Amino acid sequence: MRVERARAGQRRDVPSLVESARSGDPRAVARLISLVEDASPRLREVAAALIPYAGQAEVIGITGAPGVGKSTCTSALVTAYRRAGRRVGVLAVDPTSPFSGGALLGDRVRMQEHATDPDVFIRSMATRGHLGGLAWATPQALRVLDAAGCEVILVETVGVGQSEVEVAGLADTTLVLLAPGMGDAVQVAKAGLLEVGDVYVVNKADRDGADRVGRDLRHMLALGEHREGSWIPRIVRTVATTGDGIDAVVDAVTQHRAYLRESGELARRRTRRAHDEIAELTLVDLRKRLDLLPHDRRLDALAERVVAGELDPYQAADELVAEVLGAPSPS
Ligand SMILES: Nc1nc2c(ncn2[C@@H]2O[C@H](COP(=O)(O)OP(=O)(O)OP(=O)(O)O)[C@@H](O)[C@H]2O)c(=O)[nH]1
Ligand SMILES: [Mg+2]
Repeated sequence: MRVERARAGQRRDVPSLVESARSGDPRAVARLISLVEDASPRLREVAAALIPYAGQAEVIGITGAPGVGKSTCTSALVTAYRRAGRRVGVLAVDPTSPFSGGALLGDRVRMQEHATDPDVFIRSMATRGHLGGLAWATPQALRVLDAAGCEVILVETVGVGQSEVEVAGLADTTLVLLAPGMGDAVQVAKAGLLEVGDVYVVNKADRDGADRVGRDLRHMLALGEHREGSWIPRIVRTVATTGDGIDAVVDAVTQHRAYLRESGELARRRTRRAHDEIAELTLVDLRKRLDLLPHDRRLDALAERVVAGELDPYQAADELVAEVLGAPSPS
């Protein structure tokens, strides 16, 4: 019975799934995000159905070294936003693993208290197996939550590396978490996160060394250049496990939001995001087309001509590009 219902769910057409998601049906939301995550052939249809409803949510990125307390902090923020009566989405993105679960299991445990709240949508997503990685999948998943009426969406990245900076690019406001002993100011600087944080959260303020982490951070931020009228990153101390300082994080995010609106930066960030998204999709499409070419011997023929000295590799690449651009889209 359950299997049959699940199959029926799979067969539901995209517009009806989007309709259900918009009325707050968590299974429709989950199904749509799965279509995104699996790079379903119906992804284009999903994207087209979602776009009229997107662009409402406040997107808050949460990043930082493993174990600094991102999930605990996210959960505490969910509590705070729920108290304010807002519908909340949480997207935990794991760019280092091709599988959901695993590292994300701990996150689910920390999110447990929100599991039965119908106004909280929690999804985890693995992006590594994706062509083009994180860049194109996450914005679509965000649009699903946005269309489902989430007013605030918290995006946590698990893992380290360039992906943290990528996620910062997806959010309206980026929180960078630090904690004594792990993810201190020097590590944050090395990870390139001193440029992307709008609010810096010194978590585990109950531990020794939190003062020093905060001091080092303030010092390093002061070394950066500051343009007249631009946002000055806030630093907030928290103990995510007790919720201490979380209201101050919410205040800082609200102030940043106001700055984004008043300065016109919100519109600029969103346009830049759409710009990056289009560029990324274009690259994915071109890569797909190039992947087809070794099989039609065209590339081999060009390689032979280069080896024979008839063409230089730039001319060969030009020929290939001209051919790829002239071919119909493979997807
Ligand atoms: N003492 C103390 N412990 C904390 C605090 N916040 C989180 N923790 C603990 O730190 C550990 C890691 O917390 P998580 O929230 O899972 O950290 P995370 O950054 O999401 O970890 P990953 O997702 O694995 O990168 C857990 O055992 C938390 O209970 C805090 O403010 N003080
Ligand atoms: Mg986590």
